[in-house]
Amino acid sequence: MRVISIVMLAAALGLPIAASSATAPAVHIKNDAFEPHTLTISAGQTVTFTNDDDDAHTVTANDGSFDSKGLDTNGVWRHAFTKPGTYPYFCQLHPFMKGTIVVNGGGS
Ligand SMILES: [Cu+2]
Repeated sequence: MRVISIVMLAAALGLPIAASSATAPAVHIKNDAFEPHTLTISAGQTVTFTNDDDDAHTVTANDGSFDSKGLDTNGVWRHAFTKPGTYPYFCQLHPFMKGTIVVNGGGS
């Protein structure tokens, strides 16, 4: 609820929202799977995770470096990946659900 309120407030104030950009990286959670399974982004980008399922899910780093906590249906969670690397994650409620964010270094 709090996340949604902040987004609505930002929209009301005319602030830019990453999700409104066509190129904003996004992962959807559907049918107990992360879609796409592997998402490649550039360092500094923010990924928007959206739960399209009827079940609650989490986006939890294998190493614990990030954790969405429970996302209800239509729940949205965003995380900025600032350091290049490979970040495997899973759903704490359904440990068979796995995904990976690959963060490339920015620029040359
Ligand atoms: Cu789950």
